[in-house]
Amino acid sequence: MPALPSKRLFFALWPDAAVARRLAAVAQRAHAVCGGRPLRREDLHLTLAFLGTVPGEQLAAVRAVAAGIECGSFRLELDRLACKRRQGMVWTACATKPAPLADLVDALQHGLRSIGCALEERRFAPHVTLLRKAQAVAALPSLQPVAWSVLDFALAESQLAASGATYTLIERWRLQPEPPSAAE
Ligand code: 2AM
Repeated sequence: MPALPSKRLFFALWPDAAVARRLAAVAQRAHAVCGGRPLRREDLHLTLAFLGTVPGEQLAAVRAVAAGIECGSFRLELDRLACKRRQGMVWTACATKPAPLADLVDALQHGLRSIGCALEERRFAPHVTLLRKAQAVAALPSLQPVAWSVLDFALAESQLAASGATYTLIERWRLQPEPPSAAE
């Protein structure tokens, strides 16, 4: 039987259309000041775990890890704009990392390592990349914070091309509903 094709995979939070529109507007404002290449609206995401190239035969096990996650939904406030001058990368991030986001990443990392995925050891720094190859990152525009109600997470494939990576969503999994707050 022919081998299943390998794929370059990552888990991410993928915004709904309204949040993606707001993030794209931030990217456009940053682009006007910093130049570079804004990510396409449909490509904007927050990576949870980058798996690298995964043999096709392992995809079912990766999906099973995701299906077994029992983490709750949460609210994310993207309220920081930052850059890496040397790479010309501009991104938005949250000043406070919500505990349910850290729990989700821990659960994914634990599950993925248990099936033999070699994940990077570097600390998880949640961010949404907005611009690549920006030339003038010295003065970033002010940021209108973007609130994001995170209800699910996704597995995506990254395909590398000369014009930049393109992403394809493979599957989404719902997070458990947030318990009603004490005030309600
Ligand atoms: P970045 O936006 O900060 O580059 C797909 O490549 C996604 O996985 C991107 O969001 C990218 O983050 C992230 N990622 C994390 N580690 C990566 C790695 N070693 N190589 C490529 N992308 C990585």
